[in-house]
Amino acid sequence: RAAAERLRRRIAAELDTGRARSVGLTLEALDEADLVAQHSPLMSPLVWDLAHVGNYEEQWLLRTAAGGEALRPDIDTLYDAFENPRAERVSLPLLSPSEAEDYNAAVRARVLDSLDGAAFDSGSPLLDGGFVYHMVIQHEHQHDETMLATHQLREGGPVLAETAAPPRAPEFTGPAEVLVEAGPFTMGTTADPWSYDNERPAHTVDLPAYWIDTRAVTNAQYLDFVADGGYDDPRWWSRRGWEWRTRSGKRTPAFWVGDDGGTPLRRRLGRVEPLPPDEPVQHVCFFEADAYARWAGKRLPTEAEWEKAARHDPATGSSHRFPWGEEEPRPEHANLGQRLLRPAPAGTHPAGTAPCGALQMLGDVWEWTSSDFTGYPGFSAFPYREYSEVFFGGDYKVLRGGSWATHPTAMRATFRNWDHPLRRQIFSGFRLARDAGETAPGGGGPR
Ligand code: AVJ
Ligand code: FE
Repeated sequence: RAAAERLRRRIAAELDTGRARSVGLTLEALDEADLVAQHSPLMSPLVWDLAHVGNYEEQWLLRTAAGGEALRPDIDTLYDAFENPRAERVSLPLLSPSEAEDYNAAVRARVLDSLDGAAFDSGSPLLDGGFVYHMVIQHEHQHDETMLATHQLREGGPVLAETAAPPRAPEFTGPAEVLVEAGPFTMGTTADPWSYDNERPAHTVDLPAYWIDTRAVTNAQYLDFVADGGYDDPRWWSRRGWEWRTRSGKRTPAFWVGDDGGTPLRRRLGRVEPLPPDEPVQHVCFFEADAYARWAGKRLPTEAEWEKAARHDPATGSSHRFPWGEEEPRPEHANLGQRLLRPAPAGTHPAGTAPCGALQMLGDVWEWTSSDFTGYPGFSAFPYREYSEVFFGGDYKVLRGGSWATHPTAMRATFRNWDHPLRRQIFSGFRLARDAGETAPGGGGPR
């Protein structure tokens, strides 16, 4: 009984945190014209995301979990992501910003009322442990990260502020890579009450030994690839990557906007500023990450290699929920939760170091892996096929570890993200790996 009450209070607080974040990115940040505008064909108008999270909450928490009466069944289709491609949402008869605000508040008030009677041990897989509430909380946080990507694509001045002081960047002096010994580890999870279906079930994966980079590839390192003519040399690119490179005409990551007397510049959430050399490179697509890796004589890690490095503890043989153990993420563990509006340099979060010695596996930038998005052995869709299963076998690469924009409540070392290999508007970077058999990296990159 006391545990259920604690869970109810936590759910109410987490729902609140997510909503404050959504409102901060929409109603509090921009005027009506900016909220209803299509800032990029890749993204929804922000006002769509805003009412979509409310409609998702109505469907899952109000109608399904609480068995309450539907509030606005007439708008379900408008806010169904599968019915309406992102580029077309701007021409739908959407709720206005203030209508969306009122609608979301009405749904939320009913959900909070219904929480009082919620049971979390009734034998319903949807309700037990608070699963469906966690799903809805994480859904809103994921859309908030999507809205941050829309903010990044939007033209115009800065409207968002950092709430944490930028961490002091110590000169990175650690070893460039760490060895992960051969052997089995537990991948995925069965017990985590926050996990999505695609993270389940826990299963054993046996890997040969490999090296993984201690840190994500930095802007300075990536600049060397650019300066070395990396974008002009088809040797480094996969067939599809080279096709993308020539068709798109791109020669730098997204949002690099030229230079000022030799100093490279980037545009970040409405500010044009010098590119910080020691921050992880951001806004690269899979094809660029893969080309850089070949140039550097290495490769991207597989998803299993990424997860083993992030959570396998050779001392105990078990897999942790986070690189640092089981404790909920705090600011000193990882750069998560939109406190900074950028990735942090390597070495700024020593408390978050993984057992293998890899730094900052969570937070900063999503890390591209070489793996296609598919279900683990024994996968079963829950509670709906459209969250994960319909994407299995599509043209998607897995990204791991979350970014500065990912809320800690929606992050753990088992969390799986995916996107098309040409996407760069997400907060994506990468780190490299190589087989342990090799003595030193080959390739054309610097030694
Ligand atoms: C897991 C980030 C790929 O944004 O398409 C949001 C999350 N699913 N609403 C997405 C999601 C349904 C999803 N990603
Ligand atoms: Fe959604």
